[in-house]
Amino acid sequence: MEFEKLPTVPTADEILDRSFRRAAKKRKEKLNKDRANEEFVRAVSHAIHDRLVYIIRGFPEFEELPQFYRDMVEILYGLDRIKQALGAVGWAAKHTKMVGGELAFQSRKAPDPLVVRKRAVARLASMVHQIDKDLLFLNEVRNVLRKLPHIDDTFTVVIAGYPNVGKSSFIRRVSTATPEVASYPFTTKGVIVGHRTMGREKVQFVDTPGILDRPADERNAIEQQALSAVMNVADVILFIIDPSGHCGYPTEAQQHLLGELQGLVEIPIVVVANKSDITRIDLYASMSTENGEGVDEVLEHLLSYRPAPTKMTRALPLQTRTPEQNR
Ligand SMILES: Nc1nc2c(ncn2[C@@H]2O[C@H](COP(=O)(O)OP(=O)(O)O)[C@@H](O)[C@H]2O)c(=O)[nH]1
Ligand SMILES: [Mg+2]
Repeated sequence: MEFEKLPTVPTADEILDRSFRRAAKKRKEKLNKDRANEEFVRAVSHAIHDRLVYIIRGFPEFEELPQFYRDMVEILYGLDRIKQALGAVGWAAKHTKMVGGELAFQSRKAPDPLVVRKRAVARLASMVHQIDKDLLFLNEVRNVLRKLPHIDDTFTVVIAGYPNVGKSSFIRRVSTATPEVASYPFTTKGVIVGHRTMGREKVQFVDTPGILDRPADERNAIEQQALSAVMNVADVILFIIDPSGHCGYPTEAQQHLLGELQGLVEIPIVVVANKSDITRIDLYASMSTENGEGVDEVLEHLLSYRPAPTKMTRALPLQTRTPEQNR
């Protein structure tokens, strides 16, 4: 996702400092003293404008993002608020350029161009300061967006279960590339997202620490909403139970969470008991993400929920069969 490259959003002061420096540098190159002030004002306003436009361009078109991002952004900040902040930056960009042009022109004609220049610079600065809060807000958004796990709209297995049952271990074991470690903004626990490619097909595995690892009454409002964002991307859920007690939670508590989840979602839930190298229970299929036992079978079961491939043959002319062949 392009979020990783989303540049820091500078503060108003940083933008101004930079723009003045850029303009001052330009001024040194110019030998035409009569126009020095005019050129300076113009250069400052252009530098500010360019910087503000660069900030706006750094943000993606939210409508085009995968569902998961749109949901998360909506939950965490509200899309409207972000658009409003970007709109304010756009306003400042337009006006610094426009007003900058006028002021530059005035400072050419003024009897005392230095006074006009100082006034012009003050006005440009005040325009940028008007969007101070928007810039700070956008930078906060940026810092969170960059760390969000990359979750596409492809076939997705969401892994649920109490902490330490082996969710991350499962993802590591079935992923064909090194899983990505990211974070949800409301938990300090690392989120693991893994992918598995099979020819041209891709399957995505999504970890859920802080979302689907505790009973509902322990979830706060944001976690609750994040749960729906995760559910929006899930095609099937793998619920891992650790019957060994090794994870620190009794099996009954884990089954209780499972029951809750079953009442909550309509997507299929595949239940598997992990750590078969320590303990087994007959109730569920078992695997060990430690030694790999049973993992392939679980994976195969999960993949059976993939939508049937669209039949290309439909687009081709129907094969004509001879009566001979039909017999
Ligand atoms: N004995 C055993 N330990 C396991 C197995 N799977 C995971 N573990 C251990 O259980 C702990 C938690 O695993 P982790 O994958 O981080 O669990 P998560 O919190 O659900 O993501 C780690 O110390 C793992 O080494 C398993 O199949 N057998
Ligand atoms: Mg984990």
